[in-house]
Amino acid sequence: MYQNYQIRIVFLLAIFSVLIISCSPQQEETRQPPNIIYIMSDDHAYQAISAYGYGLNETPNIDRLANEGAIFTRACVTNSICAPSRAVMLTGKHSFVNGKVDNVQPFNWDQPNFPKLLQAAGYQTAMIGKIHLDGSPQGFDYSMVLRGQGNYYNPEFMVNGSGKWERIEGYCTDIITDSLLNWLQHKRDPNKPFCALYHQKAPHRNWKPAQEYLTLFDDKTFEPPSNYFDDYKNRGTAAKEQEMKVDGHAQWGHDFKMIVDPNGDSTGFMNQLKRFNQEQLDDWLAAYTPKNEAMKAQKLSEKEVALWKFNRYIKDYLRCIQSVDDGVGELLDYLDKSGLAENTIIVYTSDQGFYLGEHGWFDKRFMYEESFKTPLLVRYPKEIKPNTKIAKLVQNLDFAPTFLDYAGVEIPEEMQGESFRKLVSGETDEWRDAVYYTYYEYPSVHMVKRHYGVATERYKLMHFYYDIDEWEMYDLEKDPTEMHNIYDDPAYADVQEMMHEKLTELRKYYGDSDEMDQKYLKEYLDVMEQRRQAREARQ
Ligand code: SGN
Ligand code: CA
Repeated sequence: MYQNYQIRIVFLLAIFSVLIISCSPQQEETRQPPNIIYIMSDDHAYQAISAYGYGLNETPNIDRLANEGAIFTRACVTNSICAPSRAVMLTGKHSFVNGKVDNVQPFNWDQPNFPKLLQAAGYQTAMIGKIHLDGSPQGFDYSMVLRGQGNYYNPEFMVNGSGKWERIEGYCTDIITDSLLNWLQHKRDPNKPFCALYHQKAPHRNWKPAQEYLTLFDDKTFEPPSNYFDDYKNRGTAAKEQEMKVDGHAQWGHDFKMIVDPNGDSTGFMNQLKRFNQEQLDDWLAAYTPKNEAMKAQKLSEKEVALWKFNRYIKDYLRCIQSVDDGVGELLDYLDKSGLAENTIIVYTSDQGFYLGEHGWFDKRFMYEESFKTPLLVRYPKEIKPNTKIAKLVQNLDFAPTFLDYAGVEIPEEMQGESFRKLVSGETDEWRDAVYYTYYEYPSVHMVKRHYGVATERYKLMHFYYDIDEWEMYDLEKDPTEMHNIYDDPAYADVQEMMHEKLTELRKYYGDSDEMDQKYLKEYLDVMEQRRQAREARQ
């Protein structure tokens, strides 16, 4: 009897201690899956984040992510254009596998994507801001998305696929931030882990700054990059034949905000100002009219005009980023105050890089470094040491597997990216040595020719096809601004062979081929032809 009693006490004590251990705060923490906030801005060049060290602007809040976490110096995309990049991020599959190869083809939402998988694992998911994928979004408990490209001022949003577009008064970047904070504070279930996609429209063309930043940088003159006056010698046809020159293709009204251009012609920009309310319009005109009139009064030389255009472009672009950085600051403050910071992974990235005057350009699309690379900063205090720097070739293909890995969710076989969780925590430095790239949207706006290629840490090999058949190769160590095509240079014969082998290997590994290129080319040309016929029928 007595012995029985003793056994019972020991047994109860054991149960009790198991309960205590499993409920201790530390255990609670480790069992709780991390929250994820995935910040993406549209067309945000890494050159315009001060943590990258280009000295153009100050982004103290985005920089906090680098100081308190990791900065990736050679993160890159698989296809440097908006909707395809978003499709790659969601699905973890290359464009030619997920089917969204350009901004034109439809996106198939029925395939697995990381928000759907997180949702199935008990996460609450939200998508707020620019999505730029047609069809009804799948995988989100809450969505509030911009209409197409969206407007900077008083934009329209659709909530939870309601079918109704609702205009919200205010500045787009601020509205998206407020909506995210509102969802975090009031709309989500606090008992569940969450994953929020916080996707800004800014700083997408045509770079309309917020009222408070309309005169920021007015007293400053920016020097353009060393190759702003690029003559495109020593390279192939593609670089010459693009249509994305700041001084050449950007427009007086749409891009440089002139209502009447220096030749006295009306630009149509006034139509864009019709969206503004009176107060916004007054602020806008008060800021731009004197600057525009001063420029016209100066009678500048051709070269001076090119430099003026660069300055107008870069200032408006950076002004838009200031609001993005403010939003990140508000978010970080909220996470600190609410105690969420410790168990929340924050990723800051863009859908690709952007030219800030390099080669004379704006826009993206090319596999040349400035648009091939994309900013990437990640903070997760539990696993990532402050001031971590990663130079490995991480791609946007890797986001989906990485998020699933952090959440403890199995990564589907069909996803082609790799989780960079162990790389960024310092647990391993083993990583791929080459990445594969494709670009399809041609002929189209900006006229960047179809191409695909392979990049290693030092070299890059590209093939431009369809209406040309040209190869380009660059030695990034000797020629970081990619001004000298070394394809067929006998001094690089071995490198060329090695790069061709890598390209063949990667095309096979990911499932790409000439036949695939031709299939997507045909589909694109068919859509273009249908659109042409529709236009003709309307006339
Ligand atoms: C718009 C822009 C282009 C830009 C494409 C694609 N023109 O057409 O400059 O390249 O979008 O951008 S504008 O009229 O909006 O200024 S993407 O981000 O959607 O890929
Ligand atoms: Ca974009």
